[in-house]
Amino acid sequence: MTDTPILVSTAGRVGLIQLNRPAQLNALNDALMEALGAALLAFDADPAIGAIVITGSDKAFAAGADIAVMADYDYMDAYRSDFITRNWETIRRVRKPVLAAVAGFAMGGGCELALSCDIVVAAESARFALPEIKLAMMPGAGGTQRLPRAIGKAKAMDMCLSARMMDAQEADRYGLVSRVVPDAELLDRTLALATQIAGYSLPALLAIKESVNRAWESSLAEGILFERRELHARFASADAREGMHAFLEKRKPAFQHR
Ligand code: CO8
Repeated sequence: MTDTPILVSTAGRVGLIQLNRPAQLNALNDALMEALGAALLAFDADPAIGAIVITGSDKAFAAGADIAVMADYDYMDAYRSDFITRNWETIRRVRKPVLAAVAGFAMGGGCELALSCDIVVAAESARFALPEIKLAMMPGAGGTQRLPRAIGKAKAMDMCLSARMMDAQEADRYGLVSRVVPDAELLDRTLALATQIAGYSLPALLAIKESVNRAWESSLAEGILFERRELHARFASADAREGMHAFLEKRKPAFQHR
């Protein structure tokens, strides 16, 4: 048992959150989810931070919701405590880019946490599964909704109904992850990517993230309209003027994140 369910640090403009229940393979309990949510919101509000990385251990990103906690829940426990919604949805409120650096098991709620991130960098050892069916349970943090949108119905049904694990290469082929890297390079490569992203203009990053997320939740016509309005709003950005003039003047842009 560790006292600190997450470890929080910064590297330049990147906020790093490491899940820290190694003995339970980072099983997600209330203390961890509440600490994770608080850290995410704090980084989101911090003007010195431009991107956030969530990672786990070498063996597990997270092995899912904490089964030891849920095992004796009854319906009223889940309903009254607003289980899942209360503290699992905080990540959706984060406007800055969130990257997952995944090694080892990303199962159940751990897989759903990765699916909630904007970019997933997988180590070769990463294994993804929604194995709740083995417990006579079901995914409850968006897995049945985000997984088919990410990898299509055929693969999602297979994973949800059979509980099979998907390895990093297959996850890469089907769009569950963004990149696959060697295990030894996972954190460095993810931090480098996050640093690159955090160096861009923050308002542009926020607008792009919000616009891409619209693609999941609206018709094409509505999404295109939203994107067009966001594009027009870019012309109110000092950084956009700076970025385009710097290109024309063949120099590096100096973004003010405004
Ligand atoms: N919860 C609690 N403890 C866990 C969990 C978990 N999800 N996963 C692993 N642990 C613990 C084990 O009990 C074990 O503890 P101990 O050392 O005290 O015995 C320790 O972590 C190490 O685990 P293993 O010995 O099992 O390690 P292995 O390398 O042999 O296996 C696996 C690794 C394959 C990841 C295996 O641990 C496993 O299958 N874990 C469970 C995975 C799972 O079923 N996840 C889904 C959980 S349900 C969920 O996430 C969504 C819930 C939404 C429900 C909504 C309801 C309303």
